[in-house]
Amino acid sequence: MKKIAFITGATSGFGKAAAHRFAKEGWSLVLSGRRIERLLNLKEELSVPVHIMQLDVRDADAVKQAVAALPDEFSAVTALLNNAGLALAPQGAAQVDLSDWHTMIDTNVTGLVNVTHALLPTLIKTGSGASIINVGSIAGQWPYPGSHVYGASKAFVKQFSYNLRCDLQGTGVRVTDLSPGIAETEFTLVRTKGDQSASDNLYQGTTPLSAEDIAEQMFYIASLPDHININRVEVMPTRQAWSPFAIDRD
Ligand code: NDP
Ligand code: 8X3
Repeated sequence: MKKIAFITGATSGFGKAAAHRFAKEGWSLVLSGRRIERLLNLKEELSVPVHIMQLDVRDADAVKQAVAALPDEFSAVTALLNNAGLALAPQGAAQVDLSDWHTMIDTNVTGLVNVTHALLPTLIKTGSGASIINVGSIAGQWPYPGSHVYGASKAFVKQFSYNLRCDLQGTGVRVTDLSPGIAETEFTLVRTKGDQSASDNLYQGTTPLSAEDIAEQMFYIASLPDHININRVEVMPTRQAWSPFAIDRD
């Protein structure tokens, strides 16, 4: 049976790498993001059927309409990759613009539930073998300075994923919280609002995860036998680990 992956945030990083990975195995693709030129270019690069959608996941009506308007050929979605997301404001909580907190919540929480809600009927119809892969983060599990709302939004992704599993029991639809650690994408460029040297410095002299590493995990999770559900994957590069607790001293 033809398999279809619906990928949000396909214009960069994990989403773009996932488009290539799933295409390599012959999956048809629904690719979305706000940057239409990138989607058009990506479609050109891929040799499988691709439907592109210029879509801001924060806009619930637009998401609903885009899903309702999926061409027949792309409507029986097998795997939803809820990947679109971002971090902003790496400084401490007291220095952050409130609008940055709102943008993270609107994208990582509201956007993710908008897409999930719109696609649930389709995924349930697909049934056995269907998957929802929600991209969380180590920041949803472990606190660190400057993570504030970003980490909290990814903790939401984790708990929402577990809770969805309960409600989807009996449908055959699998749900996974895939939570990576440091990975070199445009993530830090976005987080620092375009500071290329901050991004280069973060990844310099170590071995972060690559977008392709995460795309491989996504493909593995979505292509497991139907009776296997990976609840949560937390993946760090070998060269990343935890630090000691911070102690305030006189
Ligand atoms: P990138 O910045 O490279 O890609 C982010 C993608 O999200 C882009 O395709 C962007 O598309 C899309 N996106 C952002 N906002 C919206 C929006 N409002 N509507 C639709 N699409 C949107 O980063 P990554 O690939 O690294 O990030 C992918 C996911 O992985 C995110 O959820 C991130 O939080 C998570 N993550 C990243 C880690 C890392 O270290 N890189 C580690 C752990 C998790 P466009 O701008 O065209 O709309
Ligand atoms: C991104 C990974 O370590 O910057 O989710 O929080 S980290």
